Amino acid sequence: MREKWVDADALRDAFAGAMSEMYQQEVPQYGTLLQLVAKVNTQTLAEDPGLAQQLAQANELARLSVERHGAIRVGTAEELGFLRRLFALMGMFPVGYYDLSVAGVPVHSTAFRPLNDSSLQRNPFRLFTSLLRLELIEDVALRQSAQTILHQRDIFTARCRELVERAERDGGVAVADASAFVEEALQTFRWHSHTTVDSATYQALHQQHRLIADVVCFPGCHINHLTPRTLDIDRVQLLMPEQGIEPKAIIEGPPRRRCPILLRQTSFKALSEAVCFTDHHPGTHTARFGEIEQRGIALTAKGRELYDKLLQQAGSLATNEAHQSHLSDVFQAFPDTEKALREQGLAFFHYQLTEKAHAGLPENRSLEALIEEGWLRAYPITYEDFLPVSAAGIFQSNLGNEATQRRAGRASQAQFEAALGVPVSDEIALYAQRQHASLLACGLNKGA
Ligand code: OOG
Ligand code: NI
Repeated sequence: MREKWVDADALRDAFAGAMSEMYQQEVPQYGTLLQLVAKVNTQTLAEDPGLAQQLAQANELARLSVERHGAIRVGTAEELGFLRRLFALMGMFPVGYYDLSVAGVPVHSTAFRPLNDSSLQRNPFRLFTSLLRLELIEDVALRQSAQTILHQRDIFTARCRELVERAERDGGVAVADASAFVEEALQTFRWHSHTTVDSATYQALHQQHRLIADVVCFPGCHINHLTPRTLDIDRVQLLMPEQGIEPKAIIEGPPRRRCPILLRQTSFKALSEAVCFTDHHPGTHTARFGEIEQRGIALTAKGRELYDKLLQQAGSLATNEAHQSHLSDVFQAFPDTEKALREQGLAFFHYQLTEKAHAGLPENRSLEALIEEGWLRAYPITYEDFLPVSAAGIFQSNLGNEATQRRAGRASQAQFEAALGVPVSDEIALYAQRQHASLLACGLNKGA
């Protein structure tokens, strides 16, 4: 009976691969960026054997070449609710709540991603998923028109719905259905050059907010970027222009550090793509872009508070060079050794016994003493989530300044969760659980 169902991790891996293939066809610059990132990663590992060894020991080297995140935007609660069911079958669950209305973007979001160590090691594919907040459209007639348009579409194929329902009933996706499942799921995220609206409706929605037009006017929810993970984002940023790709001015997130924290990101501007409206007017739509990221260690609530404080204190400067050097100065206040991060409770680690500890650990030693004396190894737990300030910076570099002028709506996690059909998990609690489980597996019961 066991082999009758496909493993959710295998399904997610296949789906992530299929999405990447499709996006390379749709946006060739994404393929160029993948090659550049792969080249820089190979070089970085060759130049830094310590990093290569650490990633290998932490079981992170294998996932690096397949690691991506993507982003999608949906228009209705029903769409979000069905996506949640679809992704659950691929081992991806909603983590975190992001309110982007504070940045003038009329959406709120979560990230669908795998939760446990082994699933993350296999393929950590995550999708940042935003729900349009139609209530933030001030013009009542336009709001109703958007609602009507959205309720007329089905972003899922009939076969996709059928396969999801069957898999839920049976308790998994059957091996025989696996490739159809991936192929049907893929259809939802494909680009459509034909809109579902006439050019006047598109213009009216676009005028409210470019993102509203992006969500409302198409028959599907096209993937709007896929992001590979680099080990040296500063180098990729410098090399992008040589490949004919113009990055945004500033790398978002924390500065370069000896112990990378959270997430650094940069992107290139959205492409202008030809579309055809229902009244046969040709036009263009600008939504899809490219992005890269460098991931570091996950922070505790205390670490995150310090990060947010320093980021706000630093503000942002006009050129990347000036910005990064100023950020580095401000972030002097953020400890930059693994030992200090652990001792001050700023970041999460995965603990493992060394060979020396085979017969057991000595008693009455602090965690740091056990590490220093070689009984225990501690690996940084990679940050798997997103940063709303960075996301806002990327949204804005794509949307132009009109985005910043909108009035912010109030965050409504409860409303989002009602649409989703389940509560989102708290990302910090998940990291804390994984750290705690690793300590328990070492025979240690420390809060750390
Ligand atoms: C999502 C933007 C968020 C990131 O990397 O922070 C994101 C969107 O543009 O829909 O992908
Ligand atoms: Ni992104």
